[in-house]
Amino acid sequence: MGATLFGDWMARINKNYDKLSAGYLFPEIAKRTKAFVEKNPGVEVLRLGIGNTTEPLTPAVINALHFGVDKLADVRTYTGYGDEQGDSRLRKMIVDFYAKRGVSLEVDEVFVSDGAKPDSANIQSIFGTDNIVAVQDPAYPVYVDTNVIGGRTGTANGSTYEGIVYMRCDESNGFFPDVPKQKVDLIYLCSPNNPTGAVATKDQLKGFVDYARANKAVIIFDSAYYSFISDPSLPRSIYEIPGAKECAIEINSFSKSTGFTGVRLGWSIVPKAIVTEDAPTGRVNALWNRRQTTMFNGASNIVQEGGLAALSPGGLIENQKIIDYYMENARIIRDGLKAKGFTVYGGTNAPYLWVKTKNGMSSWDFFDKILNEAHVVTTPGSGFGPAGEGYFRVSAFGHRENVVKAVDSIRVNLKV
Ligand code: PGU
Repeated sequence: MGATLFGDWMARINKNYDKLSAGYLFPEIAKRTKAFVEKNPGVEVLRLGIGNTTEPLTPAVINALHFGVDKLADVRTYTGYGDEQGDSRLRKMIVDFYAKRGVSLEVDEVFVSDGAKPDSANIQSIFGTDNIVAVQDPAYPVYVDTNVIGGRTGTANGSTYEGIVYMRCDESNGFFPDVPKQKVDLIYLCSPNNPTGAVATKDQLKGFVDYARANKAVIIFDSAYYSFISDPSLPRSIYEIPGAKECAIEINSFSKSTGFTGVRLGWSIVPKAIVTEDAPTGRVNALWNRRQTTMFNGASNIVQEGGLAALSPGGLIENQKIIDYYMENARIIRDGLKAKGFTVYGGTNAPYLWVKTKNGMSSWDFFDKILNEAHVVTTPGSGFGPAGEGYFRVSAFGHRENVVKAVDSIRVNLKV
């Protein structure tokens, strides 16, 4: 007699989750920080770990959010479900936003979302499980973890997964990789990069676009930090590279540019021109449309009003002040850490600083050391991949007074 009416059959979990070598990075940091706080009551902990915005939304955005709420109070302006792909006014505004950089897109290539994390996690689901995935190493952990869950890897082997191609980013290549020497199918690139703060040049991106077109590979380009690029020669979108529309999906976010980390809004561009081995033009765009219409019911109508304001000329000017504020934090952190003798990368066109630990200490040991001695939370570099070992990431998102306190505390209290 089996365990159920039908024998021994029972529901089974997705075993790919068992392959994940550890918990998701940021909850793990939060857990260690909580343990420290409990052991050290009264000690002020300064948080420069997770890249979480702290400054209030701008007046233009706040007004628009209020307007969005008020529309719901009146039967003449009330709206329920909207288009899964997003409010057509916002999609058009995103098209215009790209047009200002010389990139021409069609409205139905724009998909408004509730953020870049879900899109960068879900995009893999429209591609076959037999695709070979390449990631920058180190990288935002979502790219690897979701491909593990999606079944595109073998088991964990130390800090890497079988079947993933890790494109090492280190001092020797200026934290941007060469194109893979073998054939890969899905390539995740992030610029400005989380965690290294490196920004790809047009030539560097062109190398990947050429590779992808020659090999019918698809680039998944995460530009969640585009607004921190101040150098006009650096590309803010992969579509500034000729041919990119044939091979690249771009994922973007209002989180860091507008302070919407908690509000939630983003967008993805899935060009119709993308071709893969088995998909003619239009098919990849249609697949993402199918995925979204089936599994997503559109971003909040209130929040999309905020998005419209954020991309308006006035909204962009207001938001630039907040970006400048965080970038001044980055400067303060960089100068402070350099004065303490650290080797520091990033933080000029990106809100993250990528810093070498001292005395060859491991990333997690150094994380504990900074937390215990200076009471500053950072992010251990090894959490982003094997090439991150020996580094730690410092986020420039924070109130100025906390950032200054953190830098002072590292200067005074850290024994290095
Ligand atoms: N893409 C990259 C490269 C990111 O670094 C982050 C946030 C996101 C996407 C998420 O964008 P949303 O639009 O807000 O969904 N990275 C932060 C927060 C950690 C997390 O788990 O998202 C970080 O500290 O790395």
